[in-house]
This record gives sequence, structure tokens and C-alpha cells, in this order.
Amino acid sequence: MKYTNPILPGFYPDPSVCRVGDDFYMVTSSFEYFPGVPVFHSQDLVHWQQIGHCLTRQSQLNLEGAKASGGIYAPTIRYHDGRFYMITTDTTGIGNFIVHTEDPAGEWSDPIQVNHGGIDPSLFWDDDGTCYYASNALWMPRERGCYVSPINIETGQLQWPKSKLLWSGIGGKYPEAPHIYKKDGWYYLIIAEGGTEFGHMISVARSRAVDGPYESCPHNPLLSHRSTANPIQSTGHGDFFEDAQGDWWVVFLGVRHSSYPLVHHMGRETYLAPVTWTEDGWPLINEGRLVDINMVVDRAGPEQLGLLNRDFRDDFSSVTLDFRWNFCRNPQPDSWRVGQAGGGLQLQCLPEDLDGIGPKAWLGLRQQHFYTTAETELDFAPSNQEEAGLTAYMNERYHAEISVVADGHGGRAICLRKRCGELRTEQRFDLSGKGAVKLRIVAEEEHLHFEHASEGSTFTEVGTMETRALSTEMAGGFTGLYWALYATSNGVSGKNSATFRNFDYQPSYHDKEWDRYLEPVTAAPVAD
Ligand code: 6LW
Repeated sequence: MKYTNPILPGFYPDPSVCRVGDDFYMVTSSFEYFPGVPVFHSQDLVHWQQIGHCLTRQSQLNLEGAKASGGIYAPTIRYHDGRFYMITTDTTGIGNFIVHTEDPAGEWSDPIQVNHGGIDPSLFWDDDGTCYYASNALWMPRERGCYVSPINIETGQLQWPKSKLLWSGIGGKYPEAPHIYKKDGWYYLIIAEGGTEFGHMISVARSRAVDGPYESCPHNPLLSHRSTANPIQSTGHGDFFEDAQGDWWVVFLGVRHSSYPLVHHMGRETYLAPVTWTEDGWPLINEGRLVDINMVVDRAGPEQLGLLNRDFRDDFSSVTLDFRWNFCRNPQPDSWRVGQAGGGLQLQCLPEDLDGIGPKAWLGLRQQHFYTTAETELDFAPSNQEEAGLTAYMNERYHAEISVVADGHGGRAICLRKRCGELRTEQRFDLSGKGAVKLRIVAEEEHLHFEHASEGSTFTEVGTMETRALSTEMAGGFTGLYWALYATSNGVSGKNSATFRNFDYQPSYHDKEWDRYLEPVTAAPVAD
């Protein structure tokens, strides 16, 4: 089997996988974006297709007032007795909760709250059918580490008066992300520690009883790329699973950097590596080696080296949105429309601007490739302070956009704005005519180029932005860069809508990011 990491490029952190027969299901964190917790399906672990989201209704996920990187943290997905369960934390709302379904591509239940603090909840069913809840307890006035208690899965009620501390790890900060598995009479507890930055790692302990005592593995940490020159950094927060052939795997998060000193702007991404077991029953990730961009694993499976090119074009003619689209917090229901005759996404100019956390007219998808373009064609006749355009958006304080605005003399102008913390610049450029305007962001590893074109003319670049200035290291938080279509009336009440006729996302085929790591001529998919 050959495949290229990350298996989910772009902002898809904290992955968790379960298997049902030959089908694998994966979920990742979603923070302040809506719908929450994307669900993916695969049969070969390399090609993943999004089949929906767990949290599609405001009654399941109310993100009103959620700060950037608030909302939904690390989810766990498990399957038991005909039902899928997803447990996660709404950090700005109801805390830890479970939803369930029999169809992971369909609707999930309303939340069942779990009265336990901390983040990174997980579920484990023992052979006698008892279900256990595990999570960390960072936010509780208790010893840092990972805790367990039996749980009534129907009610969310923990069955012990107090959850029990299982393990605090090997000394890294933030012992978190516990998952429990049972194999050959051992209970294995894997956790993440060291923090989600460069010190991140996965460590393991085991016990003959689910509630301990747990002994630390002699070759911990199981995985860490810290202080190495590997292009994948910050590896941690993993989940193990077994395939139908009895082989074990781990999915985990990591980041790819764009420049030195290391910064990253596409968020924490999802990686895959094989897990094997030593003779004395301890797991090894990738035989104890670092995990590579291009993986050759001695197991049956796809021979798929090279970037899975994810060209994506949407004319918004469908009445439902493609799963990759997200709103920033819950959308205001009447502020957006798709599926109209002739297509197009209509966004109403809402008063909230890109700097605010109120309801925005904003629809975005993740930047997943270093070298790629995002392009849209916009019909818009702004008045007063109305504005509509295309933004490269990390959060309210870190974003850069090209937009169409009113010029104050009955005409229109192009506006290029860069917001980087307390620094903010805005430039205006002439725009003639009243027709549709094309807006484009061309992304290279270290720069974004902002361009526009009137009907019938070629693109003109009006400025660039360093990707470093929008990186997580600058902007903070746990998310990654989105490219979003938006409309706003900038604080006053607006009357107009903007119509985006289409959106086009095109990673460059011979993507330079991959050329660095690929064996010769493997940028194209390897033929069977
Ligand atoms: C989280 C924690 C982590 O829940 O980051 O990297 C936090 N790991 O486990 C948010 O993703």
C-alpha cells in the first residue's frame, strides 16, 4: 500500500475513526464553524469522502457568541450494537455531550449532556457491555490527567460519584485526548501530551483492569516529531483502530509549515500511519519511525502516491450546499440563498463585518493546498458602506480580502483590506463598468495574491499578503485558513444582496509542495 499524507489536508484536527465491516468513518473538530463535526467515509483509508456532519441543527449546536476557536473541540466516533455515537465538547455551550444515529450520513440525535468537565471525551465498550467515558480534566480543580467512569449511554449519567484518574502521561503538559482499547487481555490507554504545538506527542500505558493501575510503555512517546526536520510537525492527538484484516492503524493530527522559523496557516491536518505490536505487547507507530508525507506500507491497499487533487467548482444551482461549505457560527436563515434558477449564491449585506462575532453573511471552505487558486464571479451593486467579496480568513482579527464597494460617486471600486491584529490597511482601486466582477486569490506557499477582472478583461493583481501574517502562530487558536464569500453593510443596515455566480477552487496539479517529497514522476496518480 502506498499513500500520501495528510489524508485530510487543511484544517481537520483531532481525528477519530471507527469501523463497521469494511467501512471506516472519521470525524474531526469544527470549533466555531457550522455545521459542526464533519463525517467522512472510506473503504481503503486513503480516499475519504465527506458524507455529512453530526451537528446540523442549532438545537444541537448554538454558536452564538462563541469566540474564535471556541465551540466544538475534539470528537470521538464509536459504533456499538447498531448505533454510531459521537461524543465531543461544546466549549462555549453545553460542555461534553453525546449524539447518536443509525445512519452516519443522516441526521444525528439531539445532544445528551454528560456532567463531567474537561475536554476530549471518548467512549469505550468493554466485553461485558459496560460503556466507559474517558476525558481529561483540565478545567476541573483536580489533578491533570485522564479520567474514567462507567456511563449510562442513554442518559449520559456517569455511574461513579467521581471519575477516577487513570494516568497523567510521561510529563508533557496537557495530558489529554484519552482513548481506551482492549487487546489480548490488556487495556491500552493512549493520550496526547506536550500541547498541540511543537512538543506534541502520543504516549501509551496499559493495565489488566480498565480502571488501572496503568504502567507507562518503556518506549514512550509512541509518536513525536519534535526537534526533527520532518516536514510534518506537531504530531499528536491520535486514535487507533483495527481493520477487517486485523491490522491496526492510527489517525492523528500534524501540521505542515510554510516558512522558517516555522509557521503554519492551513491548520492542523489529519495523518495516517500503521500500528504494529511488539512481542511483549506494546504498540509501535510506523515501526517506531517518524511518519512521512509519502508512505509505503507492507499491507494490501491502494497504490496512491501523490496529492489527491481536489478541484472543486460550485455554481450553487443545487438547493443543498456541498458538505465542504461552512458558515462562521450559525447562519441567519434568511441571509443566504442557493438553488435559484440560473444558480448563484445570494448573500444579504448584514451589518456584521468580518471583524465581528455576530451573525455574518459568510460562506467558506478550507484552504487545503499550499499552491491553489480560489475564484468567484460577483454581481453586486453596492450603496453606502456595502461590500461583498472573497476573504482569506483565519479569524475575526486575522484576515485579508478583495471586495467590491461603492466609490461614493455613484460608481464602484475594488477594495483590498488586510487585517492583522491591531494593524489594518485598506486600499481602493478603480473599477469601471457595472457588470460582473471576477475576484481571485492565488495562493503560493508564502504569499497570497489578490486579483480582479471585469467582464472580458484579464486579471489584474492589486496586492499580496504574506501567509505568515495569517498563520496560527500569529493569529492564535486551533483553526486554519478559510476562503470565504461574504457580504456586509459594515455596521449600518444594508438593503442589497450580492450574487456570487460561482466558486472555483483549483489546486495546481504539479503542486510544488508535493514535488519536494515525491519520488520521481509520482505527482500523477499511479496507474493500477
Ligand atoms: C484539543 C486537544 C488538542 O481538544 O487541541 O491537539 C484541542 N489537541 O486535544 C483543540 O483541538
